[in-house]
Amino acid sequence: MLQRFPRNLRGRDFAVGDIHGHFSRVAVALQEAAFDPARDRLFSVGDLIDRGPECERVLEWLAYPWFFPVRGNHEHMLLNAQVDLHFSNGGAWFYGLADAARDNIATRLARLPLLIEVEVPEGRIGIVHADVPSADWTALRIAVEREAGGSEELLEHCLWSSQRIMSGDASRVRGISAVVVGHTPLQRPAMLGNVIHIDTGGWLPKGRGGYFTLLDLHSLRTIPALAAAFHLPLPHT
Ligand SMILES: [Mn+2]
Repeated sequence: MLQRFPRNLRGRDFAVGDIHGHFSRVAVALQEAAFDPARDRLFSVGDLIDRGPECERVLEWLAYPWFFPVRGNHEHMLLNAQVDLHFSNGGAWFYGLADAARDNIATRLARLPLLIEVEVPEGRIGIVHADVPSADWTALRIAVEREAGGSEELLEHCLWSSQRIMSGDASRVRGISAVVVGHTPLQRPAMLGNVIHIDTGGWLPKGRGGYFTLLDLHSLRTIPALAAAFHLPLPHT
């Protein structure tokens, strides 16, 4: 349920927002960042599948040794057999596949952690799909580990909540340098407290203004760049 990564001493670390079956577009964004698969790592906030045209490529991407996603609410609907909900949220492609193909995908998705922690030069960055349900990352990690995934309420918040961004909650999450989330599409990336929202709707239909943002986890700079780069708030603020 928690996957930890040591520092990448050879290259860069990026995070990307919800992909939703648009792996080709992510590949273009990586090219523009001169991503080096031999040295760099790409973390993802999950929601790899549904809505887009390339959902079946999820297995190809999960086999890349440099690609590390957490579980999103879309992977969760699939794994939890929430068939009606999943079907009406872009999951129809999955139920048209042969049994063996469905089994392969479910088996692989079941291995995705709920939380990722990455060591970076400035500290440690947490990754979760939608939101952090507590003011303390350590408390979340302990709850998730103790309850083998946490309570339904906890999962629901981690995977579905837009509470923090919708209410403009800029309080800091203790016990972690920064937290990266997706799930709620924004016109540009935003940082509230030490929580960075990076889903800029790269998966949206063309003409809707979406694009993929890559967040460099070492510098907190984004590609494409923002007018003002993100800085971590001081620990006591
Ligand atoms: Mn989502």
